[in-house]
Amino acid sequence: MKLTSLMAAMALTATAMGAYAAGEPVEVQNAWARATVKGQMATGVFMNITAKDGLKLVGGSSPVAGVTQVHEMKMDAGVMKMAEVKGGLDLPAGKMVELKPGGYHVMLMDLKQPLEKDTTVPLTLVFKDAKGVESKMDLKLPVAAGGGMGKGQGMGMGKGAGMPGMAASGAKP
Ligand SMILES: [Cu+2]
Repeated sequence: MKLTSLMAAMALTATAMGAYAAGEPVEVQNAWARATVKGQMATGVFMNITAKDGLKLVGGSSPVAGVTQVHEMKMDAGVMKMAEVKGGLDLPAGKMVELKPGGYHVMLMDLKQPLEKDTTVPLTLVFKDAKGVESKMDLKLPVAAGGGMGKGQGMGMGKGAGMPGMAASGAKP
């Protein structure tokens, strides 16, 4: 499948750059951003994060987005909703946390341009440790289609579990 080869390419790139060498406080794997169509104002970024000593993912920034937030999706009275994770997303020491469609994700909002498949976008993640000290990590995310917008949603997600920000542009009752 397309995404797999993309991730493999990403892993190779990461290795080549030495960005996530052992000893880094945070390890990021399989990071990708979902491609957008013209006029779409928001999209999700997904990855697996493992923090060596326990951190919180409190936010981020990207030159392609006006606003970057850490989001969570959950069922609320039978409706999938998402909201900013208040106080940051817990990354327990040594435990991999999955950011995936239908769950936690980094939301790029107020997009300044469409994210085209097979390009990359820069993203800086911001972490906070137990003492409140911030650290940052720069990533280059491959952009992948990762399922259709406003229908199927792919990626093994439950039905209706799309990104509401996207559904808003073409949703039908
Ligand atoms: Cu979101």
